[in-house]
Amino acid sequence: MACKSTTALLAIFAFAIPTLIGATEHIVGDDNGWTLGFNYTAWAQGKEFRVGDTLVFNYPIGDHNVIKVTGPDFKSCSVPSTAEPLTTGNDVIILATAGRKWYICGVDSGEGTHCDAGQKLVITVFDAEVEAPSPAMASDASAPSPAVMDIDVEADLVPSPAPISGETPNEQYYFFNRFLKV
Ligand SMILES: [Cu+2]
Repeated sequence: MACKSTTALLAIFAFAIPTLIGATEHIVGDDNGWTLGFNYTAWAQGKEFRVGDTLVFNYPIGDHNVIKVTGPDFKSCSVPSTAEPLTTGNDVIILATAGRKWYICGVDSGEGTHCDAGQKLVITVFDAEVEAPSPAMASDASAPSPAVMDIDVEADLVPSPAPISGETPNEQYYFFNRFLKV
């Protein structure tokens, strides 16, 4: 009985309380900053953007700006008439929602905008990161072994516990068992 309720509790414990990972600050272009002649598509590749993360656009004030646009405007490098460009030279954008985000520089060089010259960034933001249960943990929880649980939880009540299933007790389960017991 105690074993079964403990198993249920462990299952809840393992899945209901995910671990939040800290937010990341992404310096756009790294040391290059927000500038012309830099490939922001390549920069963004392989990076993971999560809700709660921040984007930081660094550039000399007046040289560039940052405008959040739609996908089509990104493609055509159109600056919407309602756009409110960020111009501080150290623009910090908090990624508040998941999805595709498009940013361009709308400064006009005389031969089109900087966006036309390639100063544009598109990213995909994912939901805030949580620590997913490890495959070992998930498989154990979906098919808990009562034998292993008995051994761990009620070791002092069972004189000679013998592994019935022959499986090695999962280390994480062992930890939780000890934790719950104390
Ligand atoms: Cu620019």
